[in-house]
Amino acid sequence: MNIKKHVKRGLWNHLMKSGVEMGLASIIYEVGVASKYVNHAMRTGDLGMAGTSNLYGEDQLALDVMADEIIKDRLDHTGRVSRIISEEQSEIVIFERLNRTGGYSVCYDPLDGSSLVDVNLSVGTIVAIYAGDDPLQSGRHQVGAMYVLYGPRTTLVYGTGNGVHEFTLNSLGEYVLTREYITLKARGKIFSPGGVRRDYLPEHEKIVQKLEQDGYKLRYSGGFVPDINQILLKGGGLFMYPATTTAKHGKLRLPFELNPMAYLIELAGGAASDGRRPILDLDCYDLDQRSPVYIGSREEVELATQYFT
Ligand code: AFP
Repeated sequence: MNIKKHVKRGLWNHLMKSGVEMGLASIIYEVGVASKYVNHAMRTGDLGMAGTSNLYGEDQLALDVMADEIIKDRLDHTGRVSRIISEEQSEIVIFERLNRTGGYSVCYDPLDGSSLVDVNLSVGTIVAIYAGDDPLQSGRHQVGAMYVLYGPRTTLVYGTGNGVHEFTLNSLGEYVLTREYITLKARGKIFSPGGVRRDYLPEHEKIVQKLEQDGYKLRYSGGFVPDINQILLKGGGLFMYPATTTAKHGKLRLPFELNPMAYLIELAGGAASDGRRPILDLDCYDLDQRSPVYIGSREEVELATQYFT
């Protein structure tokens, strides 16, 4: 094995060669470190549920709670993060050591789709990164975003404005570069409808019918990260989670699901809309803010928005 090659293709080396600012690079790298612990817990089965105790009598945490603790600890460890929003926390967390120059704020979902772990389906960690002390900003202000996909392989995808790049966790516990400058074509062949069909509003029903008539194949796992990753790596397609008669703002959360994925998909040449406006242009004012979403190849997103004008 060519060790030099592996070192060259490692995550930290890529971040440095790409000129990513040291604080931002350390956030991406430390989330990668945290993901290795999450990956291990998920695959060794010592995930347990809250309330059970492990060999030493310590209360075992549910995997998503544990993932949140590990990521929060690693972000604090960087010394460059002043505030975080987590799907597992009910309010903005302020790190004590506030005398941090050039700090960042981070919004993350530590384990999106965690209910899928018990049925052995893929889940993921999603992260949005902002400069400064305010994690509740429009997605357009992000300076970076990333996700980790815990699937048959564990992969990490990041972007900071200069391309979208994928790394794969190898047997040595290193993230090595496996795809660089990933791009979406103008249109794809797959779609994810989201929601429950009987609850669809007329516009969304028409979009789904149009895609089916045009021969698009339905691909929907119930996990946002694997479903988006499939569209990204297959080079196109459309993921949707619509407003419905029972949820007028849809289901997915803007701060730590939609904004980071919209950032990455736009960076890869795709688009993301709430049906009328780009996701990244939406004001983000609440931790639990939700929005309908149409995200993927430009032509499919454009097609969807035509039904809302
Ligand atoms: P959970 O984190 O509650 O499992 O929800 C996952 C998710 O937010 C996102 O990952 C999926 O795309 C979406 O929900 C699936 O929602 P439905 O189960 O309503 O299809």
